[in-house]
This record gives sequence, C-alpha cells and structure tokens, in this order.
Amino acid sequence: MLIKVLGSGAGGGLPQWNCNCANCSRARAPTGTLAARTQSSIALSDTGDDWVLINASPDLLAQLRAHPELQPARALRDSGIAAVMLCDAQIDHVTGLVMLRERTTPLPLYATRSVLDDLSGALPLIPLLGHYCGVDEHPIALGVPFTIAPLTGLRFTAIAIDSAAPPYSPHREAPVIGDNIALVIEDVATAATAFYAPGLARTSESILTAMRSATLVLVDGTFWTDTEMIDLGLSGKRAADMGHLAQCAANGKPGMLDLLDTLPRTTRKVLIHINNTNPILDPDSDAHAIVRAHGIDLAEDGMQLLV
Ligand code: HKS
Ligand code: ZN
Ligand code: ZN
Repeated sequence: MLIKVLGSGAGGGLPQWNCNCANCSRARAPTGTLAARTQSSIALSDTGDDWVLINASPDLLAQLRAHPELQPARALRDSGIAAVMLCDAQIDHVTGLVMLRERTTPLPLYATRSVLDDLSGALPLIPLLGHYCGVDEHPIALGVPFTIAPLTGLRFTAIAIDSAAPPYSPHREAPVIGDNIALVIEDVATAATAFYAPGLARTSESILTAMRSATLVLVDGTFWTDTEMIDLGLSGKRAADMGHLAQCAANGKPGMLDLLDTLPRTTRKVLIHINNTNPILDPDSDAHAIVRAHGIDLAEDGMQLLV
C-alpha cells in the first residue's frame, strides 16, 4: 500500500496565519529553516492509480497541485480521488469537501453516521454539495471491514476512539460513539496494516490491539505537553480537553511517547497533525531529539510511506 502525506500539520497549519510563536516565525522567515506544513490529510492507494483521501483539508487544492500523481488524466475531466473518508467532522478535516464540488458525479463519502449527521446539520456541507456534484453517502459500520471500489487491494476497518467532536457540534457536550474513529487499513495481498488516528485522546483495549499489530502507526502528534496552549497563554484548554494525547506524560497518565514505547520495535511510528506550537517541529530542540531517540519520525508534507 502507498500512503502519501498530503498535509502533516494540525488545524491552522504551519505557519498559522495569526501566530508569531517561535515555530511560526521561523517558518515564515524568508531564510526560514522550518518547512511549512499544510493541514493534515493522507491519500492511500493499492496500485497508485486510484486513491482514497482520508480527511479533506482546507488546503486540499494546494495539496493536489503538489501531488500531480493524484491526477491520472484518463479523461477531459478526471481525478485519482475515488472517494473521501473522514475520521471526524473537525473543520480542519472536512472543509476541503467544498473544494471537490466541480466533480461531474456524486462524491463517494465514507464516514460514521454521527459525522454524516454533523455534516447534514450543524455544518451542512452535504446539503450544500447537493447543489453541486452531490454526495454519495456511505455510512461506516464500526469494526466491520469494507473495501472501496476500485481499490480492491485495500481493506478498511474503523474503530471508535475517544477524542472530541468539533466545537460546533451538538455532540461536543453529548458525545456519540463514532464522533471520532481510527482507521486500520490492510493491504490484502501482504496483510500489512497501517493504523491512522490524527486525533487520539485516550486509548482502549481495541485501539491498543490494533496499534500493536500494525506495520505502521501514523498518529496524533498535535501537542508536546498537555498544558502547551495554556503555558503559551493561547488557550485555557488542556490537550486532553481538545481531544489530543500529548507526547509527554501528564497527571500520572502516560503520554504518546510511553504508548508508542509499548509497541514492537519493528513498528514504524510516525507523528502527524502536529500543531504549530509543538517544540518537536524545531529540529534543534530537546523535544525533537527525545522523539527521535524513541524511534519516532515526524510526518512531513509530501512524505511517502510504503506499507
Ligand atoms: C492553535 C490551533 C490549535 C489546534 C487545536 C486543536 C481545538 C479544537 C477543538 C486542533 C487543531 C489545532 N492550531 N479543534 O491555535 O494553535 O477544541 O476541538 O484539532 O488541529 S483542538
Ligand atoms: Zn485538528
Ligand atoms: Zn505558532
């Protein structure tokens, strides 16, 4: 299976338009030594002809321009994107759907009932797209493997995770199972699997089992510490309150580094959805060195992973 990291940043990307933190300033400087990051999204393929887009970032058009291999040009109007799948209904994962409105056929959209409900209600992108290409809704049943034509070489399984519905959603204060999912993607020919969860606040037995058997885990790298936004004076919320497990342990609870340490040594571990404030983005930082010493890589825009 082929995985392309279209975007490796969290909401807002790097640099974030209104931010002058150390990372954003360096990424913005003409002599900047920090590469810019667009908002998180990956594309998956079995043969490299057709692709499933996992999450539709607000930066989708720029990401597609940076990846001409996602345009096979088989007809006057065409796209390599066979379908879009959503892990949640967060703004940074769904607003790119609007950018696909010029399609000539309804957009196949795979998401849980709860996410589809948010996109028909509080953020009505599905009814909106009904006035353009239309949406072909495919509700995802949790724990039930499925395939997406014409990518017969990949098998997808969604697992419910503990994270958070978006601030705009009625589910924010009344969570529903399926507000957030992790994806296990299996290459049918080799049985190798990738585990994808850009937003993960807490683990469960089913999540740990899936992570332990994965060839590649591509997971929530949003924050270094649980109080990162509070310490910078940027928010009153902890990472956990926002649906993200920080890399460092907090309040006696293991962090993402501890969690990834429990996986087999042979597992490829990559952080994605990295927020602009995260010190790991600076290659000269102690935080970056610690992450690398744990055998963990940072996703970068344009990164290609083979599973
Ligand atoms: C910044 C943002 C931080 C950020 C937070 C979250 C918040 C919100 C929620 C997130 C993300 C980026 N870039 N979505 O100000 O530095 O409370 O659910 O997901 O992508 S969580
Ligand atoms: Zn986000
Ligand atoms: Zn910043």
